[in-house]
Amino acid sequence: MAAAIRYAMRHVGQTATNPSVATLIVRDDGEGPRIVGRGVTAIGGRPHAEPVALAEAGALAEGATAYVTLEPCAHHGRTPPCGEALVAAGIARVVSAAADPDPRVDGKGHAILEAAGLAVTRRLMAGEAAETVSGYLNRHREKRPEVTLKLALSADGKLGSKGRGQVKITGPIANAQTHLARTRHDAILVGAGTVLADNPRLDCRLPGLAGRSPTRVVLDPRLRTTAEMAIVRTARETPTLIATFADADPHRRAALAAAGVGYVACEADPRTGRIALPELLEDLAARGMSSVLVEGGAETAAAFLDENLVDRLVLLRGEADIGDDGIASPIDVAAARRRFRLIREYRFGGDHSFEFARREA
Ligand code: AOF
Ligand code: ZN
Repeated sequence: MAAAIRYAMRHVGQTATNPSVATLIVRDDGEGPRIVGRGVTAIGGRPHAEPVALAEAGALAEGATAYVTLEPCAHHGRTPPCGEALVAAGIARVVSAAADPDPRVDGKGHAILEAAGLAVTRRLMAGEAAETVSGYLNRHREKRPEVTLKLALSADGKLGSKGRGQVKITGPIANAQTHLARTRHDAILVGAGTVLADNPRLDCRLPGLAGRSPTRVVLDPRLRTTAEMAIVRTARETPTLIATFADADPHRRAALAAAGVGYVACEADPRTGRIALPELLEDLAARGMSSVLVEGGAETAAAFLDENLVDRLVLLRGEADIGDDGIASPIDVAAARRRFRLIREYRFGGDHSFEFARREA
């Protein structure tokens, strides 16, 4: 199962509304177990993992054990249910990790297997498997995507400088990590201030990962994004959504729409007058998004932290100071250690990466 979970990691964030699931078909003909078929949910979400693994195993599936990182599906989509495919192939035993909360499955996959006389073992390494489907589970259970906040901090805890425009905070390896992190999410979200100040592309430009960029979402209450911005000019290649109020300037909205930009109608938070983030996240979940990477700036990051909407926090800390004209970060490593649970820590040259998860209530 550990091998299957590592395999499932490969397509996390790349399977549209589907979770990235892996299946390994294992048999033991007396010389120890060997893997005779493997499958991971395809990029885009179909085919599912099981038919791919069964096709590779062929006749060797007869009497074998299937390790699946998520309960096999039970519904007729474009293909027959994976539960039925496992039965038809003569699989003897199915070991699953995470349960599938999709109401079309939710126990029915296991039931198909048991009704056909297969041995079923549930929840093997379920916690580890949940890491690969955490966004998907979050979307089904909380009706909102999992939110990861990523911030690059200088050694003195600044996010950038007020006068000097964009400043380099971390080196090339940490920057490549950011691009890789983007491919693992369904959406990248930034505030309009970041778009106006830096005119970023917010796509994934690592070799081999072109065309795997998530949807870009801009929080833009006053609709300041213009048709000249890079994210608008590339909106036909990489989907772009502007989140703004329903009464935003209709001419500007039409200009952006003509460039291929989508629009999310937002409500105002009655307390602050800002875009109401929980409702925005619900809207993104309804569009099938399971994971959102929030990439700043300071005000956007603070809003997500203040509303306790951050599930995961990634702090990349460089080795140089920015100094007095720096923009203070709403959270530093010490504060993050108190509020979140540190799950991973890396060093890239002089840079540090800290990954935190929400503390369980
Ligand atoms: C599996 N194996 O590899 C995956 C599963 O829209 P569809 O027909 O592709 O179905 C989507 C649902 O399939 C999704 O919500 C989840 O329940 C399941 N995903 N199931 O047996 C897989 N990716
Ligand atoms: Zn399936």
